[in-house]
Amino acid sequence: MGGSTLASAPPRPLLGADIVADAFARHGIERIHVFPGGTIAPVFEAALARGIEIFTARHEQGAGYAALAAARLRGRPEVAMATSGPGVTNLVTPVADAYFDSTPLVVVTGQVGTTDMRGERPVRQRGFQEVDTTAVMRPVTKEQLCPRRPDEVGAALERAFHVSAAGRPGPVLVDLPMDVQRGALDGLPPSLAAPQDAESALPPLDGAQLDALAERLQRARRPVILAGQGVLLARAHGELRRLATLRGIPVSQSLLGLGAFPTDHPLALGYHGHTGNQYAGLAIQAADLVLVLGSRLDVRQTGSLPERFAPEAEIVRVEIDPGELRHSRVRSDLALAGDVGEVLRGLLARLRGAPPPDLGAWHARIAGWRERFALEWETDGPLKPQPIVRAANRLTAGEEVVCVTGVGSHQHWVARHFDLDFPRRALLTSGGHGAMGYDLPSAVGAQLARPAARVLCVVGDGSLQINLQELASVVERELPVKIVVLDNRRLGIVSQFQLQNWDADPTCGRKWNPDFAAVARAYGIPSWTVSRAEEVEPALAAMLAEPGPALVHCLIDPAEDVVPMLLAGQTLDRMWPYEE
Ligand SMILES: Cc1ncc(C[n+]2csc(CCOP(=O)(O)OP(=O)(O)O)c2C)c(N)n1
Ligand SMILES: [Mg+2]
Repeated sequence: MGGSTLASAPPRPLLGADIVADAFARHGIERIHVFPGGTIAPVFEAALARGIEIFTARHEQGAGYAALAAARLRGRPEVAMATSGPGVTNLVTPVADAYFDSTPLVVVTGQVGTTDMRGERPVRQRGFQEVDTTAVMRPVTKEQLCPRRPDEVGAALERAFHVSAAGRPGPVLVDLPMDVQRGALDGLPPSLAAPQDAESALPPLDGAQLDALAERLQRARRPVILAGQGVLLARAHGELRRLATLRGIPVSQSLLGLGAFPTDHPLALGYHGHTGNQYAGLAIQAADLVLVLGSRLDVRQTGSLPERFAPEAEIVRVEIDPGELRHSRVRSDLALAGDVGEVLRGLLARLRGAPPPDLGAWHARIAGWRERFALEWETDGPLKPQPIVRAANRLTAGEEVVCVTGVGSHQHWVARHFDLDFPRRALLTSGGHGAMGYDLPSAVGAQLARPAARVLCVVGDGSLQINLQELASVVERELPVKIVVLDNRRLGIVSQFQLQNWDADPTCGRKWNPDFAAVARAYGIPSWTVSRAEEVEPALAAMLAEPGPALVHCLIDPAEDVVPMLLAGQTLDRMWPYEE
């Protein structure tokens, strides 16, 4: 009897939540990254019914960072979801990270029912756990959508997926009132048409500009390519490698661009700027042509004196975001608005058959700087962080690696000492927003997205504690994330800044920390503690040999600073503590 009743039961009407889940499926979303709550629950139900997996973090930041790590690795939008009110406010930080670092993300939040929304009324709240989500998210998302009827949901989702990936990628918000999720479409068509986004329609590349660029490259005797994350977003690392190696052009990279060019290549200058390499800075300041590919040239890259950046060079910009060109801090002599990959392909075609000029003298000068300003650290005394990063690098050589960091000195030790080569060895780090706590949840998202990759989370004691709760996600999902804690009992890079300016580091120096190895054990994660140089490699090797997650707690020298460093008022060729 039951069977026949079921067979004759009228089909459940299509609800707003079904339209959301259908959009996920249509856009190839295999997994959504969430922290739950009542006002977003209807979508979970609909997603599960369509075979979409749900990753449930332990904090909205955990969900947001996991989604953005997956999006950065896969180069397409992923989904992060949270409930209304506190869920939304907790999610703001990773959304801001995605906005500033150009990560495509569709952010879906629950909202109180439309009749409970405050709207323009002069009251603080009308519903429970109500916050004006579109207003909160406005400065950190490309667009904010709030469909008011179930039949508007389809178009909102289509637009969100389109806009988040178009042009310069970034997050788009879709705020879903409860009644919109639960309401039936009542036979109305789900209106999927998404209006085109103006930003995605870049003007076609200007052939004359490409000719001019080819001609300048042909003329240059001291060229440097400055590769930003735009190269990675455009997946143009292949074209960059061809251009640099065909023409013998040295390549410096921004922090977020690291890996666009293999950092151990003889033409690689590592990275430039605030905590970059002195020899990269010397090359940029002496160059006669600086070709900037997909990078906004912010203060961390140029220092506080943008008018003295690359003073001898013609500066050529290739940039997909016209706003960055219009409001650049740095002059440019030629600016191409467009996709880095397209520009490089056009340029390579124009250079075909043009014999590269002899850059021998330029290479020799750079080799001299490279030798004189090689990165150094003391080999005796307390344990130093640099050899730990180098050992991790050595022990993972040849593997497919995603290296994730927090924010602080350790982030810069990784950027300087860990070899990157996208996509086989990728770096995930928080650039523009510079958000501590990016580390562990991004490692979780990276491992979920790339189950076969070696995911290495190199993290400071301060950063790790911001989202430490995600250790539970690591264990629950049996993710083989390997965690290296560089514990200096110090909020290192800010302490260094305080000591340099005020001779004291209140709030940042001499921190009490838990025994991180014991914390790991409490989660059932194997762990080791090291405090001497000779213990490092065996502990890292044991960690890497673990089939599941593992952690090495490194008690490093609290006095170790980030050296050299580009301080306010300095130019890239004279980073502290440069001596003539
Ligand atoms: C969420 C957040 N709060 C505050 C800061 C300011 N800040 C930048 S680095 C840093 C210290 C980081 O400490 P740790 O993770 O131990 O790294 P270390 O510099 O010691 O290697 C602080 C407080 C930040 N970047 N992000
Ligand atoms: Mg620290």
